[in-house]
Amino acid sequence: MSNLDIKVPDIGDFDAVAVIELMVKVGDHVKVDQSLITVESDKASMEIPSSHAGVITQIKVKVGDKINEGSVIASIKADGVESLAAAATTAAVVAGPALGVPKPEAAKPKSDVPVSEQAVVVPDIGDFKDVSVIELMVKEGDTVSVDQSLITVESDKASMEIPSSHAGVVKSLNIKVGDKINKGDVLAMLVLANSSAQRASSSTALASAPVLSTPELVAPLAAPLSVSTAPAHNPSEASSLTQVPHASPSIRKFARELGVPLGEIKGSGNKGRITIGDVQAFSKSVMKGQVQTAAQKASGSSSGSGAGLGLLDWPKVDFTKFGSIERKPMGRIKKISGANLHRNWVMIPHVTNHDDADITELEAFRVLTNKEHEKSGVKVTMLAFLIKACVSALKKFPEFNTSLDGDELVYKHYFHMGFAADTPNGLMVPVIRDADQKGVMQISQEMSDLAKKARDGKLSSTEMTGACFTISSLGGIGGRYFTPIINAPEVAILGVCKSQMQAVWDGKTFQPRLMLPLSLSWDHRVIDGALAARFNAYLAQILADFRRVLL
Ligand code: CAO
Repeated sequence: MSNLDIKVPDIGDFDAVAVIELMVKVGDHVKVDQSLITVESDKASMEIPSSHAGVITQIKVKVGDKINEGSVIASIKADGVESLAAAATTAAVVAGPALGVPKPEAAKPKSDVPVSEQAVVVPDIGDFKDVSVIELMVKEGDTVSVDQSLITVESDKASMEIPSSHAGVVKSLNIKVGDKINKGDVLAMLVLANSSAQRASSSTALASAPVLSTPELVAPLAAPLSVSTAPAHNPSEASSLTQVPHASPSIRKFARELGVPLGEIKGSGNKGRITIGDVQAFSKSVMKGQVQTAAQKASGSSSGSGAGLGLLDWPKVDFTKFGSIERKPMGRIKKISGANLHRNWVMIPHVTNHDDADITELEAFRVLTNKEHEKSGVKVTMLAFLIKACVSALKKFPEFNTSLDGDELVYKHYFHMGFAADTPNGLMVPVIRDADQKGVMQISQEMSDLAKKARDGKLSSTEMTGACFTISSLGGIGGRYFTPIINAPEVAILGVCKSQMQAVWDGKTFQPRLMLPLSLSWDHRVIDGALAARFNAYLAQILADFRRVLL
């Protein structure tokens, strides 16, 4: 009986890999080979098993820690000497696959294959033999770039994505889900794109952009867009490309055994990972008839009243029949925000109220302020006044500063305001924190800094998270009204268009007034129409006479 340290075995040339899950606790009795923790890189996840049997006396890592070969995971009071001998061999076995992204390899083109075609083969994946293909991430006809993940494979202890060695169009996929593959097997044939875009033979795959998206990254990119301009995209494609569920290999296996579709489960673990409890809860609700899987909905096996979407397939058109075309892959931010917008638009029962605010005096005050502060370098914008006005309206109508969480409504006591910013990569929503505690000058300055950061692609995830309410202003561009999509889990969003001079009847005569069009979209599960009309009317009152903010 002795106390031993369990260390991270050889995990290949991968450094500082993150611990994402602790699978045991102090006091647990573990067997040799039982998984202790899960670690994850951007392309692979792996469970690290115990090299000894015994009782855990101390856990030396926590979720979020970065570990390397030799890092101590836990201390264990070992059962006996016999298990140590067995463990010695196990340690060598578990050390197998490198957690780093496998470096893609290209087969030498066969002489009978045209030079413009290229086979992509399974690279060296360590000791892995006969690993199962669990997911195809591309389909025939897709354009893929160098390092883009093509498939996910899985053993009982690790899963990893295999990237493409070349850029091109997938001519054929030579494998299907369920196939067992080994080093050297041909995955796909590509029709090559411009040869200069191909991977330099000496480069490694470690620097490639991650395909897995963490929820923290996804949520803030749920940028609002008007319904009429929402990008048309194939939802199944978007979800397969951007929403590969995070789950450890053993949980994937468990889900497969139960026939539970992992892609339909919302993970409650760290970074949205799917836990064993999530799989069990999902399976329970399906058994009770509370939830239907997509397959059940599609087959119309509904016994409940909720209609599955049952939509027609997305039209597949050969556009070249009608004229010359060019295909360009959608950018990463567009793909992520598109999937979020789609969910929000489908899942939230939106209603949009339109109104006008008389900003004649406010605009005159804004122009005067900017003249007086010309030398300060800060330009006060209408959007900064709108942020202050909306904070006031949120205080008066707290239902607008909530989020739905199951059967509960979460009321927030803070006032973080998101604003949509147009950037070359797509829409981003930076957040002004604690806008209730800041003046219009400070908000203007912060907005200008955040908008610049957004355009330069330098926003941190903290600068894009935690908003209570979002404003989407097209005022600098034009238009009259639009229907912004709510940025979940917020419950309302204000769309603003370009102000215009209009003839407004004052009871005696028509007066020239500067009118600002407002469009408020709100979640009808939380807010009623009368409340929304009051919110808009109050906002218009404040904008007409800003002194009301003080009341
Ligand atoms: N009516 C009339 N003019 C307006 C206006 C309004 N509602 N709002 C702004 N303007 C004017 C400004 O006064 C400014 O004019 P000057 O250059 O003569 O001073 C001009 O339009 C440009 O304003 P701006 O862009 O500098 O400042 P802003 O505060 O209006 O906007 C930001 C900042 C970051 C929101 C903006 O740059 C942006 O990205 N807008 C697009 C957001 C978007 O795409 N929303 C739609 C998302 S879909 O839901």
